[in-house]
Parts: sequence; structure tokens; C-alpha cells
Amino acid sequence: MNPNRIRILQNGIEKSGPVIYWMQRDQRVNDNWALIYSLKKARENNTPLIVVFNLVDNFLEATFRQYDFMLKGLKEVEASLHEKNIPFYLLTGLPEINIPKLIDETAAGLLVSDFNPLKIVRSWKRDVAKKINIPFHEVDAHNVVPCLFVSGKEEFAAYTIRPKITRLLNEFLDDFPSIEKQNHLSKQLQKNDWQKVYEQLRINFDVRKIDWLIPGEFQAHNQLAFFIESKIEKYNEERNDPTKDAISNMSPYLHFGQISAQRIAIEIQKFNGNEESKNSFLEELIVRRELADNFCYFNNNYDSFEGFRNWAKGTLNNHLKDEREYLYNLDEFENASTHDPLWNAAQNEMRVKGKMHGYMRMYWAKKILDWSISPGKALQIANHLNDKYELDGRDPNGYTGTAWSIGGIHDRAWAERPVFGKIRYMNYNGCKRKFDVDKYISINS
Ligand code: FAD
Ligand code: FO1
Repeated sequence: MNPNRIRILQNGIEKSGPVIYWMQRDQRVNDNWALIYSLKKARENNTPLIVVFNLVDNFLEATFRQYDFMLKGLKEVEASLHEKNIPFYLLTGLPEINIPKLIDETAAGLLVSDFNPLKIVRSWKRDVAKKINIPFHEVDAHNVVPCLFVSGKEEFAAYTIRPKITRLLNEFLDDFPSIEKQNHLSKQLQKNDWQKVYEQLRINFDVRKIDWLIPGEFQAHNQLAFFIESKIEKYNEERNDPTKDAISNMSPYLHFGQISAQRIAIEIQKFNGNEESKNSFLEELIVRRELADNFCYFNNNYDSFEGFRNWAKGTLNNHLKDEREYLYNLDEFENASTHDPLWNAAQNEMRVKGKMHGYMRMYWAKKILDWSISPGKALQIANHLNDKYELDGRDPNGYTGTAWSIGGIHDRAWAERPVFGKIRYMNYNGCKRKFDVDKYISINS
């Protein structure tokens, strides 16, 4: 494993007790560098490994829809870890209380976690680090090229990060070792009480679970195989048409770490067909996705107007007082009751299915800017709805997607117009030229 994936969050001498892997973002057993590293450390120190997930209530507006997807995936993680003789603890409550307590109870010698650029998770880790006196290591198991190795600053756009990633790709795009069965056992393997976990959830149950996409590591690999077998050939041609089933549906699995982006890249590279499709897919999967992690790590205001660049703030402020043709509040947006059937269809797709097509996400967010009282309010509404309904919401990709649409992040200035200023504009007629708008509306009404 490339040592540049590892970052020391807290120094110290490793003690002889178990290694604890606090699984957070990368909720899978295979192709997981953080688990591979934890096992290596456990082997070197001749000590057992314990894997723990800390469940919190109300994570960034998540509802039953997303908790259900995540918990089903974690149940599979438990079964796969047990096959390898590795215990899996599901703790509920605050991580800054639970993780130090577990370290004390097990007399652990080393804490390992995976990498996540979101503020909430970074603050959990800071609080845990303050309370423990063993070393704490972080492994970037999510990005192909580790976020903090590829760049030490907020990147300007895809064109500035792309050459940095490309230069390092061969170094990091190596295959994964498989996880061997462990000899060490700290305790008997005990299953978590999943029914009790569900019963104790204190979350919003109004947003229902979905059944068109089956969660978990196993299904993530099946979906990937299906995409490569049946869809990728036409990906480049059809990916911007929301009436076609051309995209991979990998985002919910990637969001919960149920599949590794590096594994997807390895499998896609083997594809022998349409080169343009292959390259455009890898561009999204690697460059755009890793640019989003870079944005959220280096820009503390990734989810507010203050995070926009000066040119964008300036031009949006210049148009703050422009008359809006339509003005809606959160309820009207949420209930899909705008004047625009195309926008309403996109909102319905997200509310019902839990995954809006990627092309429509741009139109959807830009129209929230068009019809809100201010760009700051528009961003807040877009993030709130995205986080509440999307299976893949609460993710760096989401915060970057809304900031791109509303605040021109990673984009350039365009011709000036009302409300948007120099932020790139999109409209109904543009969509009409690209795809069968009526068909999309009838599918999602
Ligand atoms: P595919 O086209 O098959 O792409 C494969 C993978 O590439 C995706 O799973 C994703 O990891 C990556 N990818 C594709 N497009 C982008 C992109 N524009 N930026 C970064 N990575 C990308 N993505 C999320 O994962 N979560 C979100 O909450 C989210 N919210 C968005 C909100 C807005 C307003 C916008 C404009 C974009 C948002 N995106 C989000 C990015 C993108 O739309 C989705 O990743 C994509 O639609 C997911 O579907 P897929 O996996 O079938 O896509
Ligand atoms: N991460 C946790 O460590 N504990 C949780 O209880 C938790 C809940 C959760 C619910 C919905 C959701 O979309 C994500 C959730 N996450 C949780 C985090 C998630 O796994 C990702 O690490 C982040 O969203 C960043 O992509």
C-alpha cells in the first residue's frame, strides 16, 4: 500500500492492545485501504483488530431513506467481517464519547480511521484525538489519488487538478490485496442487534426507503458489472439525456463507501469498447469526484455563500436587487409546486426515487437561484433538499454541485444577465434542444 495514503492525526507510541478501525466513510470489507492498513498494523503488533462504526442520529438531515440504505450495507459488512474472524461493533451516540470509551475498555493500542473532508466528521476526529492517548492514523481509502497528497490548496477548477491527478494515477491505481481470515480473536464474534438499532433510530421517517436499488457491497459490484456489460458503450452519447437509462447509478454506493472508486476505475480500464465513453466516465469518477473532496477540505465555507469566489460573490451581489420573475419559498420548492413542469418533474424524481438524473441536477439548482430571494438562500434550500431526499446527498459531490450551479465554483464567468450576473445560465429551451422534455415530465409526474 502506498504510504502517502496515511496521515498521522495524533502521534504516540503504539501500545500492545488491539488495533481499532473506526470505519466511517468507507463502509466495505473489500478494496478498503483503511482496513488493509489496520490489519497490517494488527499483524505487526501481534494483536487483534476490532472494526467499529459509530451511528449518530440525524446526520446532516438524513432520513429513513438513507439510514436504511446504510444500515443494510453495514449488516453485510458485519457478516463479511465475521467470515474473516474480525469483530464488528456498532455503537450508537456521540463518537467523541464512544470511541475513547471503547479504546479504554479494550486497552487498544492504535486507532485508525478513513478520510472524509466534511466539517462534521473532521470535528468528530479532532474531539476524539483530544481525549485519547494512543496514536491516531487516517487512511484515504476513498480517493484514487489521496486528497491531501494530490494538492495542498483549494484547486481552481478541473483543469488545474487534472494534471496533478493524472501524473500520480499510475502510482496509486494499484490492485488491492485480499483480506485473509484472522487467527486472532479479541472476543467471541457477536452479532449486533439490528432490530434494536432500527427501533432506536431518532430520525425523520417521513422520507420513505426505496427499493429500486439494493444496498450493500455485493450489489454495488453487480450494478457495476451491469453498467459495464450493458450501458457504458453509450455513456458518452446518452449521459446528458435524463430520459435514457445510461448512467451508472454508482453514486449511492460510492457515497456510503460500499464500493471503492479505485475498484471501479480498475474495472472500467479493462473495458474494450467505446474509448470516449470510457474516458468521460473516468473523468467524472476520478477528476470531478476528487475535485469535490479538494473543495470541501480546503474551503471551510463549502456550504455557504461565503465559500464562493470573489468574482462570483461580486456579480451575484450586483444582481441581488434584480426583480425575480417568480419567487418561491422552501415549501413551494419542496412540494414541486412551481410554474415549471420540468423543474417539478426533477424535484419529483428526487423525492420519489431518491436520485435525480445528473443533468437535471444542474437545471434544478440553477432555477432555485433564479426563483429565490438571494443566492445565499438559494444555496441553503438546494443543499437542504439535496441532503434530505438524495440517496447520495450529504456528500462532497453534493456541496460542490450546488456551489458550482449557484456560485460558479470551478466554472468561469459567462455573459451577464439578470439575477445570475456572470454565473452560467440554463433554461427550459436549452433542455428542450437536448432531450425529450415532455417524456421526462411524464415519467416523473
Ligand atoms: P455517473 O454519470 O454514472 O458517474 C459516475 C460517478 O462519477 C458518480 O457516481 C460520481 O461519483 C462521479 N460524478 C459524476 N458526475 C459528477 C460531478 N458532476 N461531480 C462530481 N462527481 C461526479 N453527486 C453525488 O454523489 N451526491 C450528491 O449529492 C450530488 N449532488 C449534486 C447536486 C448538483 C446541483 C449537481 C449539479 C451535481 C450533484 N452531484 C452529486 C454530482 C452528479 O450529478 C452525481 O454524482 C451523478 O449524477 C450520480 O449519478 P451516477 O453515479 O449514476 O453518475
Ligand atoms: N457516518 C457516521 O459515521 N455515522 C452515521 O451515523 C452516519 C449516518 C449517515 C446517514 C446518511 C448519510 O448519507 C451518511 C451518513 N454518515 C454517517 C456518513 C457517510 O457515511 C459519509 O461518510 C458522509 O456523508 C460523507 O460522504
